[in-house]
Amino acid sequence: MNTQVNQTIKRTCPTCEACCGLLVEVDEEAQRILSVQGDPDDPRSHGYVCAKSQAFRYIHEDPERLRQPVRKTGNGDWEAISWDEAFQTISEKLNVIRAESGKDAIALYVGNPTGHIVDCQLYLAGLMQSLATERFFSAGTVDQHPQQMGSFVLYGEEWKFPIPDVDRTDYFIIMGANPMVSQGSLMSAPDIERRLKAIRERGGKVVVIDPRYTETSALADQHIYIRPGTDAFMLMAFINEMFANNWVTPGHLADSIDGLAELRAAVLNYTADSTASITGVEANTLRRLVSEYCAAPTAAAYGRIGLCTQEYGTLASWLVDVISLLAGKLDVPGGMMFPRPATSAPGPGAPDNSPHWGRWKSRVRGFPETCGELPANLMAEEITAPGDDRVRALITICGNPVLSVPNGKEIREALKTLDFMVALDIYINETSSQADIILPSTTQAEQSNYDMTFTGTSGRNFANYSPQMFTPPPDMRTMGQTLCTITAGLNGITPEQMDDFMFEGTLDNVIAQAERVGRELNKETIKAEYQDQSGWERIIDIMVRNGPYGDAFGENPNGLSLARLREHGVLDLGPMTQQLPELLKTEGKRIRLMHPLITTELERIDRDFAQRQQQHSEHAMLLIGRRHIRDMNSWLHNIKQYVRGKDRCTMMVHSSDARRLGLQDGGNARVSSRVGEAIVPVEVNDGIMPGVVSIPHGFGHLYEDSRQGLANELTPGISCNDIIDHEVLDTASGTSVVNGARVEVYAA
Ligand SMILES: Nc1nc2c(c(=O)[nH]1)N[C@H]1C(S)=C(S)[C@@H](COP(=O)(O)OP(=O)(O)OC[C@H]3O[C@@H](n4cnc5c(=O)[nH]c(N)nc54)[C@H](O)[C@@H]3O)O[C@H]1N2
Ligand SMILES: Nc1nc2c(c(=O)[nH]1)N[C@H]1C(S)=C(S)[C@@H](COP(=O)(O)OP(=O)(O)OC[C@H]3O[C@@H](n4cnc5c(=O)[nH]c(N)nc54)[C@H](O)[C@@H]3O)O[C@H]1N2
Ligand code: SF4
Ligand SMILES: [Mo]
Repeated sequence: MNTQVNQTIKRTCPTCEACCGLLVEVDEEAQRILSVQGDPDDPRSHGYVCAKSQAFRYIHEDPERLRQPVRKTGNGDWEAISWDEAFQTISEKLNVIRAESGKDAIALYVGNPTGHIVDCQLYLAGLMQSLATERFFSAGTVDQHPQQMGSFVLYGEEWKFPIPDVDRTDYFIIMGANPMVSQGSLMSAPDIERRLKAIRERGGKVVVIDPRYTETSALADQHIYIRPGTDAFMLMAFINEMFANNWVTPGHLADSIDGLAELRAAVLNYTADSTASITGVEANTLRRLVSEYCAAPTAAAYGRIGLCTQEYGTLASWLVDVISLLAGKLDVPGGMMFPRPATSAPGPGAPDNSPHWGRWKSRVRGFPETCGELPANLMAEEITAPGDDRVRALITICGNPVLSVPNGKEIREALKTLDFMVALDIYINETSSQADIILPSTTQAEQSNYDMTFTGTSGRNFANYSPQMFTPPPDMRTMGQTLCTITAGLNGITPEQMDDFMFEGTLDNVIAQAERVGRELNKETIKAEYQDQSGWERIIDIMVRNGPYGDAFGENPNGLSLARLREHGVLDLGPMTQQLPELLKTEGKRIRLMHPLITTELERIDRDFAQRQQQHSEHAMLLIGRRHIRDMNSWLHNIKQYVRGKDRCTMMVHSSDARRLGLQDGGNARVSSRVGEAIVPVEVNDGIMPGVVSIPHGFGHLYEDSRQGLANELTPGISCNDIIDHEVLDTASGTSVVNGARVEVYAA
């Protein structure tokens, strides 16, 4: 790397899914970032950035960030150790535990930032394959897992999400998402404010459906209040209205769908009138919504966190997609469409008929795995319940489940009972403090990157490359290098051999994909081309070169490669295009509506519909979450610039409830549930629906063994997950119910 003093480097912001383009001015000699600004030439963000554009710089500079591996000493303190010693200990411990208690005695928890670090993602796949543990947990089951299940059921591919074509839509329904704050999720679209305003400027309409009038509602034409956790009832009625009015017109997918008549029968009892008292959405409001949506030339119906992390997460997420499908608004411009990432296969993949749930079960309550995961909510009991098959060792990777997962307090206690825990994290926080060894990593400034995940969630296809800005200290490692070394240790091979193995595995896959589109690749020739290289870049390069825009290893000389991306930084690859039914991976390329996973959920909601009663206690409230522009889950709270000012960890409540419960704005409330209680400051706000309270997650920096002094001092807050019941799950996906959680609220 040849940066000179005060050089300006183009890179992508690594902090959220929007992936805005940045211009970073660096003093290479002093290894300092001088300024971070939006890149006006970025084809997606055009210079836009939010306050968190500085986050990777502040993290890089944070004196409390770990800069070497540490080991817990007998008295609970930490001592620095060498990487060699750390890896040796990890390898010994894991191998002994595996030999004594079997592969499932080692569990994994993978957190959210993983998605922003490409080498972490790639080499994590190697570790997972080697461990082959059934105890795989991730932040996904507090997040998008219901959408994964829905995508698997409908399209045969769990990571294939329909994304709103915001820039071409005339009618945009946003349910359970607040993109003005989150900056878009499973909808990578920098500067969403401009994009939402543009819909209205071209005569379109934006409708937000949410229990809280949000920052996004403020930009919309219409806000519809909905009682938390009841979206599935409304969406069933939505579909019923469509059938009743003969508005079911699936367009180019009409011949690909099975089970329409059965679906029609399943929604028959759910009408705009019969569901109104449950959802709080008036019958006429719903009827108007359905007719406007169906009549709009193009329309996108989109749901996110508020729709996933609720009682009917899978059903609600599936229903949103089914509405698009039935209306002929799936896979068409202006509707919900599928991106085509540069790393994807050049043609249709092989059908995937393997069952994606129930292949194994959780040990304690027999909860079935879903898409290879067990619910993060059940992590504590999998560790603590006695038995030879209990989890004895845990590896956490960029995750903070003690704050992110319901009943986090219990998880923390469970971690203390492990025989061995290693955390791959840059801080000593609520979770990593329980580890025996913590392995830090290079910061985003010290590593190159390619946004593999978010090129798959962007409303416009793109590919990017972010260069390394500083040479990391000689004894620092990337996440990928660390994971590769741990995996090598489990297999008794060298990290170099493991790296080659990962490359060859991808190459075999690439060759098989190429064969399916009639292209023959020579393994040895390609291997020879990369023989002097190592690490993630050669892996992504062969995927990109083989992918839909690739140079096909020379066959298409103007095509894409990592070398070209290094020159350009980011390249626009055009709008999303129609891909179905060709790219369906379901059996016979059929979209089967009445999938067993769904019929079970339909039976569940029918039972609930027949029996549903209102809550009785006057203190009973439904808890929902919210995000703030300066937070990123739990991990930006040690940055002074982001935590200054008013306390954000408050409980929002409607003034009518506040009066009834004797709560004062600025006073305290006691919020309790079956699993815990907390005292939290009250914020009276009439934007929230009566009967609902909102507390953000990611706070609760109260533990003395954390080393995040600023978070602890300036913004401790409480963890709302300490009062969210981990036993309540979306049954089809094992996802947490952090929205619409039942709590009781009292004045304190
Ligand atoms: N009540 C409630 N709970 C929720 C949610 C909610 O809406 N409400 N949202 C859920 C969602 S959507 C998510 S994604 C999860 C997030 O759940 P997690 O991923 O478990 O939690 P984070 O707070 O994102 O923790 C990220 C961790 O990664 C570390 N880290 C950050 N950058 C790096 C890096 O470059 N290298 C390494 N090695 N470590 C790094 C941080 O120090 C931190 O420990 O929380 C979920 N929990
Ligand atoms: N600033 C910031 N940005 C972030 C994050 C962050 O922590 N801070 N986290 C990132 C992550 S990991 C993710 S996954 C994304 C999430 O991105 P979004 O899904 O946009 O996240 P939220 O802001 O939590 O929006 C959820 C909305 O659902 C509403 N809601 C709650 N319950 C219900 C319900 O039952 N029905 C309906 N219809 N709505 C409901 C809430 O009131 C809230 O407005 O954000 C990402 N971006
Ligand atoms: S919106 Fe997201 S990607 Fe863009 S600057 Fe803010 S944190 Fe970075
Ligand atoms: Mo998330």
